[in-house]
Amino acid sequence: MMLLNAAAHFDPQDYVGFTFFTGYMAMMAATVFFLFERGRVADQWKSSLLVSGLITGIAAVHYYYMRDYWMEAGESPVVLRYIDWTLTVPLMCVEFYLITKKAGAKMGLLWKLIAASVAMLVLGYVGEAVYAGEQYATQQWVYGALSGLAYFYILWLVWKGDVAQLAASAGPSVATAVRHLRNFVLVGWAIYPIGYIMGTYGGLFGMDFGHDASALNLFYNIADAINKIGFGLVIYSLAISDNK
Ligand SMILES: *C/C=C(C)/C=C/C=C(C)/C=C/C1=C(C)CCCC1(C)C
Repeated sequence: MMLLNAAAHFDPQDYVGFTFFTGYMAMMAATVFFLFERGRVADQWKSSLLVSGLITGIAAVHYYYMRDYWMEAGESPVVLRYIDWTLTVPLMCVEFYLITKKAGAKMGLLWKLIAASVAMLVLGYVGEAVYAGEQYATQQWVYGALSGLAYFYILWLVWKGDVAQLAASAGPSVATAVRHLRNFVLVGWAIYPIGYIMGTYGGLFGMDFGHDASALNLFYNIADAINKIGFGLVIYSLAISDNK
């Protein structure tokens, strides 16, 4: 497999390849934006903007390689995908911690969020990569469902648990930001399990969507752009509106 020359094989019909390519550009541009704007916001928000830039920056580098992998091999870049997520999703948890810290967020909360997100991703990886192939449909469902439990725990933490309670006492601008961020976790993050189901044998509720790599990667790519750039923009507007 010859990497680094994938753009030479860019098939105009390859709409998934198109989302890998534009995903890469969008992540790169967002990174430049967050890191430059970091210089303009009040000191208390600088680490949050740095983390936003790290999230999109780490994703940009992964998209650079995933795009090549997809175009050359025509397969899911599943290992790269999960390395990206295992770095960036815990950093999204760090964002929740940083903005609720002034209201008293403890390290324990950060570890709960990180542990749940790593569990969610490791279980998803087992279902998607270790048990690849039609003969493992059952395992794919079981590990997907277990991963879903960790996802529900994160949802509970940010909607009802510690994060929600801290946000309520953190002042109006942090409360608004947490409201937006947890909507991303509810709606934007839900796109991933849908993509996983599309890629799983048996499809969604018995409907078979072809369990192909295209649907799965299309859903993951769109979700990544919405969630990673969207999270950063929520943090950015919090920092700008609170810049006194
Ligand atoms: C930037 C990347 C993000 C925000 C990735 C989020 C990924 C998920 C919320 C994945 C969730 C999954 C399930 C809830 C069940 C099936 C397996 C996964 C890993 C796709």
